[in-house]
Formats: sequence, structure tokens, C-alpha cells
Amino acid sequence: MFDNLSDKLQRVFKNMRGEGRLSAENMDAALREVRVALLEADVNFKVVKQLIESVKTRAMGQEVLSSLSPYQQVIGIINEELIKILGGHESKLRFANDPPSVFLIVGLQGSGKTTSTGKLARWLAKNGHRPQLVSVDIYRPAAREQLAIIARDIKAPIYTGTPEETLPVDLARSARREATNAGRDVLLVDTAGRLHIDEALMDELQQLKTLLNPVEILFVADAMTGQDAVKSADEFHKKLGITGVILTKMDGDARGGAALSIRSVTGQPLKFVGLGEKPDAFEPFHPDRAASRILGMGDIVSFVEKAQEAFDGKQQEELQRKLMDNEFSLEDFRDQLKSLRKLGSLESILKMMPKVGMMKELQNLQPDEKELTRIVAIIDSMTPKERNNHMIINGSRRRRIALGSGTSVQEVNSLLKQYGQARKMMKSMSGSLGGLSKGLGKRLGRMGGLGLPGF
Ligand SMILES: Nc1nc2c(ncn2[C@@H]2O[C@H](COP(=O)(O)OP(=O)(O)O)[C@@H](O)[C@H]2O)c(=O)[nH]1
Ligand SMILES: [Mg+2]
Repeated sequence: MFDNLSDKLQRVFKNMRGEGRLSAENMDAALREVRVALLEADVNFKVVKQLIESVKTRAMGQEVLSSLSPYQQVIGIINEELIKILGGHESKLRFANDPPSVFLIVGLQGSGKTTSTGKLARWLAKNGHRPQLVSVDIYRPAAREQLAIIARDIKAPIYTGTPEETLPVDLARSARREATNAGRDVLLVDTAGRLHIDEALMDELQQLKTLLNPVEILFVADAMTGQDAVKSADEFHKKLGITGVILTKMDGDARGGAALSIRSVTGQPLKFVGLGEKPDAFEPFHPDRAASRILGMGDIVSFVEKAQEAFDGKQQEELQRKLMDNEFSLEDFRDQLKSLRKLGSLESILKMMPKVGMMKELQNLQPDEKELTRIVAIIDSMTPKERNNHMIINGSRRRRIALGSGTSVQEVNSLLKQYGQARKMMKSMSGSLGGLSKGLGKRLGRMGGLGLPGF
């Protein structure tokens, strides 16, 4: 998410830092580059103009130019302005007083409606709700089957209809009845899409809206289509009235322009982003975290939340304690690496870490999947005593371990070195890779929140 834009902006800031004193001239030049970077990322030109103007007005103030750390302040201002155009704060879903709350999922064909309906159902269930699904896409038989398969996969109930129910409103009406009877609190309605906005589609959606009185009409847009996504969101909003946007395919090489423009152009918030095809590749959208990510400050809070899902609470506490007491053993290291795999590929994890500063240290620690298997094999070949006290692993033990795990002494050495680094780093982060406590997430969040390491 936002990788290209983030890389470009960091280059601008790096140059800015090289300038020594910050003057009106070099700030002007830097902001010009920021402007180009945003435009190249396909951000709506009006949004760019507005952002640059606010930054300029604020940054040109006496205060910044005479301050001791002007770069930090300028980036701070850009950060705040980015957060503003991204919507300020997280925009939560609304729920009806009288359940089931109906969410209408709308958008063009192929934008990711059906996939996102499943993801949202999974997310809702994980957050204490009882969602019910229905697809009213009567045009392609496979469309309803697609949602049925997803529903089975995520274990959410789906209303599949009777042969007599041939109209979207009929299906929707019965689905709502079923949801009410089963005590479900949210009904997610996956609708049909078209390649382009047309009258027939809008009429159909309008009918569903009138019948169901949805609390949320979520427009699903494909981030890869850039400003086209923004344009169609705007059209849907003018015709139907949307309440929020789900931006999909943010894992692809989308340049970020849609995410940065949609709020300002439509006035409606970005509520969720899709980050892959799998049901769990889905997150609520947080403007502050996204801004941090864009400015290369990482998204440590999302990382910690993800990690919290993968590690259970007890395991975390125990780990925290071990880190504090300097008891983090090779065995724990192995278990951590195994748990980390549950979080997704190491690359995707590292992407969430702040690039400035921490990244360099982490790069040495970035084993590929094969290396992970090798590390686990090496640790498995150690005696429990060795695993609990790496200090006793001398030359002859290293040779034995290498032989036992089918590796070389160099590989054993390099693992021990990595372990040493991990231990040191975890201790200094008081456990971000492992301990992962909420408090820590906040602390690091604040750290990213502008005490930029390296600036
Ligand atoms: N990489 C990626 N693919 C996605 C994402 N969301 C949906 N897709 C894919 O986009 C294609 C169209 O999705 P679908 O839900 O059928 O779109 P619909 O026509 O709007 O219902 C499918 O191949 C999905 O797997 C996402 O966030 N990331
Ligand atoms: Mg569909």
C-alpha cells in the first residue's frame, strides 16, 4: 500500500535534509517535488493543490523557518494535512437501532463486491456481530454461487433463495426475514454490477434502497483504476447516496491516488481497504496510519494488531516477561518465527515496519521461507540445554548441530548471530516482534508520530 509514493516522498525529504538550513526557496522546491510525487501517484489535482497550499501556508510561517528542526516540522505539517484529506479519523460502520442493520454493497463489475462482502462478514463476526449474507446478483448464475462458496469458507449463513424468487427485491426481502428470525444483527447484500453505470442498474439499486432502508451503502472500488474509481464513486454517490467506500486491490501496484482523493471528491469516507484475495486481507482504514505509511513511518500499529490476532494473550504475556528477564531462548525464537509465518509472508510484515531506521536492522533478519525451515531444523538439532542457554554452544557443539540438521557450521553461526540481534532488538523495542503489547504499539505509534528516527 502506497509504496511508490512513499519511496518518492522519502527521497524528497532526504534531499531536503541535505540542504542544511531550510529557506523559503528550498522549501518551495521541496514542495514542488512533493506535488509532482502526488500527481504521479494519480492523486486528484484539486486535492494536490489544496494540500500543497495548506502546507505552504503553514510551513512558511516564521515559526518553522526559525525552528531548530524545520524538517521534522514540515513533515509534521504534511502528515497532519494528509490525515485531514484522508478523512481525519477512522470512520466506523453505522448500525441500525432496530436489527438487522442492512448494508448494501454496490459498485461496478469486477471491483471486488462479492469478495469484500465475504471479507466484511468475516470481519464483523470477529468483532462480535452475527452477519447474514445474501447475493441479489441474478444476472450471472455463478455470481450467487461465488458468494455461497465464500460463505461456506468463512462459516457465515447465507440466504440462497427459492426458484420462484427471481427478482433482487424478492431475494432481499426473504433474506431480511431470515436474518430477523435467526437473530442476525447485520444483513450484507451483495448486488450486481455493470461495466458502466447505467439507468437499469441504478433503478435496481434504488428499489433495494427503498425496500431495505440500509444504514450503510458501501461503494466498492478497485484502487488499480485510480481516478476512474473516484469518478464512479462520485457518480454513485450523486445518484444513490453512498455512506462509505471500500477500496480493493490496495495490495497491487495501485499508486494510491484513489485512496487519497476519494474522501475529498465525494465527501464520503474510506471505511475499509482490501489487501488481497483471501478473506482476511481486509482492514478498517485509519487515516493516521495511512499517512504514516505514506511518509515512510511504517504502520506499526496495524502490525501489532495483526500480530495480536496471531499470538494468544497468554503466550504474549509470557514472552513479555521473558524479554524483560532476558530469558528469551532459542526455543522461543523458533516458536516466534513459526508464529510469524501465521502473519503472512515476512515481506508483508516488514512492509508494515517503519522504513526509516528500523528497516536497516531488520533486513539482516529477513529470512526467506526456505531459510526459516533451515533455522527451525538447526534449533531442533540442539539439546534443550543449548536452546535455553546459547552461551554454551561452543565450536564442537556447533559442528554437531550442523551435522544433525544437515547444515553447515557457517549456517549455525549465522543463526546464532541473528538470534542475538533479534534478542537485542526485541529487548530494545520491549518486544515488538514478540511481546506485542498494546501499550507498546501506542508507544511506537507515537514514536512514528514524528520523532522520526533519522531526522
Ligand atoms: N489482489 C486483490 N484481488 C482482489 C481484491 N478484492 C477482490 N479481488 C479480486 O478481484 C476479482 C473480482 O472480485 P469480485 O468480488 O468477484 O468482484 P465483483 O464483480 O465486484 O463481485 C476477483 O478475482 C477477486 O479475487 C483485493 O483486495 N486484492
Ligand atoms: Mg460479484
